[in-house]
Order: sequence, then C-alpha cells, then structure tokens
Amino acid sequence: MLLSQSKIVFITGASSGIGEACAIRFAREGYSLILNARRKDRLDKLAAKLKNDFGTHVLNLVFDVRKKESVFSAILALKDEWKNIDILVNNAGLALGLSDLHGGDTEDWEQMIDTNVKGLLYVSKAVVPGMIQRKKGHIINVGSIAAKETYLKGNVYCATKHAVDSLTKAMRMELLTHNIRVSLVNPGATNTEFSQVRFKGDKERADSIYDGFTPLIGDDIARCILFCAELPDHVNINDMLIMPTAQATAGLIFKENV
Ligand code: NDP
Ligand code: 8X3
Repeated sequence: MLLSQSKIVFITGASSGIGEACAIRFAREGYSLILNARRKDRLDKLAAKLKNDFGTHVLNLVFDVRKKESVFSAILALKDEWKNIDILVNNAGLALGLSDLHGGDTEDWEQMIDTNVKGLLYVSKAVVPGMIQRKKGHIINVGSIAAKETYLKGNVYCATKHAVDSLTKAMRMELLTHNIRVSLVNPGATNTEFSQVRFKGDKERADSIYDGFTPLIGDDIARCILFCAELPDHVNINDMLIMPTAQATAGLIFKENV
C-alpha cells in the first residue's frame, strides 16, 4: 500500500514490550508507522522486520521523550508525507525501584515523572495541533492498574500513572469539539522488560514477579489498543483495564506453587 493511502500511527516506546507488539499488530493491519524510542539499534531491527514481513512504511524517530527540544524538533520536522498522524500511542514509560517514599531515590522519581508524565505531555503537544487542523485523530495513552490503584512502595510510579489517567480525561474534554478520540488502556501485570528496568537489571528478581501464574504479554495489550483504534470513528473507548486472569488487584495475584 502507498504511504499516502495508509493510516499513520505514531508509537512511543516501540523498542520493546507493549510498544513493539503494537508496532507488529498495526503493521499487520496495513498501517504506516512512526516508531520512537532511545535505542536506535532495536528500532532499526524492528523496522527492517516489519518492512520485510508486511511491506510496512516505517519511519524511526530516535529521541528521549524527556528532552523537550528533541521531541519538538523531531516531530515538527516531519516531512509532508509523514505529518498526518492518525493515531498517537503514548506508551513510553517506566517504573524505577520499589521502595517507601522516605527511602526512595530522588533520581528515580525524576526519571519516572519526566518520562511518564512530562514526556507524554511533550509528545502530545507536538502531535495534537495537526490533528486539530485535520479535525480527526485518536490518542491512546497507556496507563496501568497503577493508574487506578496505589500499591505499597509504588508511590511515585502510581502517582505518574494517576496523572496519565487525569491527563487523558482532560484531553478528552478539550478535544471533544475537534473530533479527536482519546482513550486510556490500562494493563495489569505484563511480562515485558518492565520489571528488568524497574529492578535495574536484576533478572532473577524481575523474573520472580511472573512466577507461578500466566501474566499478560505485550501482544495481549497490543490487541486491545488495535481494537480501540479500529472501532468506527463515532465510537470511543474511554478507559480499558486489562488484567491477567490470575490477577484481581494490583497486589492480589493467585500464584501456584510459589
Ligand atoms: P518495556 O520496558 O518493555 O518498554 C518500555 C518502552 O519505553 C521501551 O521501548 C523504552 O525504549 C521506552 N522508553 C523508556 N523511557 C523512554 C524515554 N525516555 N524516551 C523514549 N522511550 C522511552 O516496558 P512495557 O512495554 O511494559 O511498558 C510500556 C508501557 O506500559 C509503560 O508506559 C509502562 O508503564 C506501561 N505498563 C506496563 C505494565 C507491565 O506490567 N509491563 C503494566 C501497566 C502499564 P528505550 O529504552 O529504547 O528508550
Ligand atoms: C505496571 C503494573 O502493578 O507492576 O504498571 O506497577 S505494576
């Protein structure tokens, strides 16, 4: 399909986990993709695979969503054929550490707030004016069960995801008269690189999070995000919460033999 005939989806945090799975799902459905993350090698490999497997048009934008100037210069410099973004998936995000607030690491807090909240704001501010001009678009923010519940030692991460919940509601109200859909997709425990990042490379601790039950995988969430995107234009999923069958709340997971 020609680039000019396909819909364009912009996915942040596409170098692993949920974002990568979204890239594959959308590519399979014939979308053209703008992919963002900091790890260029990962994005290059993914783009080559998508071009090869599905003939997808892919543009990689390597930047750190925390860096305001990089975000705006990359998005404002998009060539005409890539400018008309139909769907923005604000997915880039992370948790760092799991500790009481009084024992927390302030640098971890800053990175979580700068990525999960400010990064989402910068990217949205750069993309939304084009959607307003075209009077169409869809913003899909990736929240979390941590946007709905606060769990012990999750203080700052939970606060950032509660902020994403609140910002999603604000965007939906503000964009109502511009025919722009705004959705929030909230995953429960999903086996990606999330826990390895949270525990700073401690693979054993990260893996133990998913012991004894079947967690979600990135593709489970990608299917839900694609479902939101593919509904008719007059239908908006405001809020979706997806949990593994073995997880009832953030802290209540039924684990067998653990
Ligand atoms: P991964 O660690 O597998 O993926 C995170 C992605 O975000 C990577 O592509 C990473 O790319 C990118 N990223 C992180 N920081 C930045 C940054 N500063 N600038 C640009 N990209 C960045 O985890 P998940 O796929 O699980 O996480 C995706 C989203 O899902 C996050 O918002 C997370 O909070 C949320 N979530 C995850 C859950 C889970 O259990 N896994 C549950 C609920 C929500 P790179 O490092 O290359 O920049
Ligand atoms: C990720 C889910 O519960 O591990 O947002 O923080 S949780």
